[in-house]
Amino acid sequence: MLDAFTKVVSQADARGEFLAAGQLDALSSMVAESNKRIDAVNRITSNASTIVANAARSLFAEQPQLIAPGGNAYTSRRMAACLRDMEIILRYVTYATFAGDASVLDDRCLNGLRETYLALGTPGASVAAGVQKMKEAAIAIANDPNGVTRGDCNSLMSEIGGYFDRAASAVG
Ligand code: PEB
Repeated sequence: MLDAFTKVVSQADARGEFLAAGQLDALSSMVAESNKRIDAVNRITSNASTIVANAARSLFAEQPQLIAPGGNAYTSRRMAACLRDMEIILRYVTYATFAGDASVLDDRCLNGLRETYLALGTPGASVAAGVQKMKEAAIAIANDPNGVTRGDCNSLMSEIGGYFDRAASAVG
């Protein structure tokens, strides 16, 4: 598992080079903007169950076959597994956001997930649709200008969106 700092260190070390000025600048601005990152993580984290529940409701409204008899989220056991999976993915997205690097998401959540769903007979495309719904909800919450010092969060929001997209395309 890497973060934005150890990633740059490991890449420089692999080339046997000192850290480049541009890399130092990038990390320096990441530190300068770090309150935005931590606020975003805090907001997504404290609204995690709402984000998961609303995304799941909306997914089941669009794909009612999932909750019909024989569906992949039919019976409380499968429903619980589905909500749990969405929560796990959201949790790893918050870790990646905090670290400023996708490797924790890749290594500990997404690696092998497509194959797991194939083996289980769980439709990966439906999981991906659920992840996209969590993305919209999480960004709406993290990017809400009310209640925080206002600033430009566009690049942070697109970074966070990228982690959700990465999760969706890993399974979809
Ligand atoms: C991945 N999900 C399931 C299982 C595993 C994962 C390993 C099998 C074991 C179990 O049931 O607990 N676990 C999960 C994950 C990590 C992990 C992401 C990462 C670290 O360790 N069903 C649907 C929806 C979708 C869904 C499309 C969006 O209809 C998910 C939610 N996952 C789902 C379901 C099961 C499952 C298991 C229903 C149970 C499958 C079954 O037993 O039929």
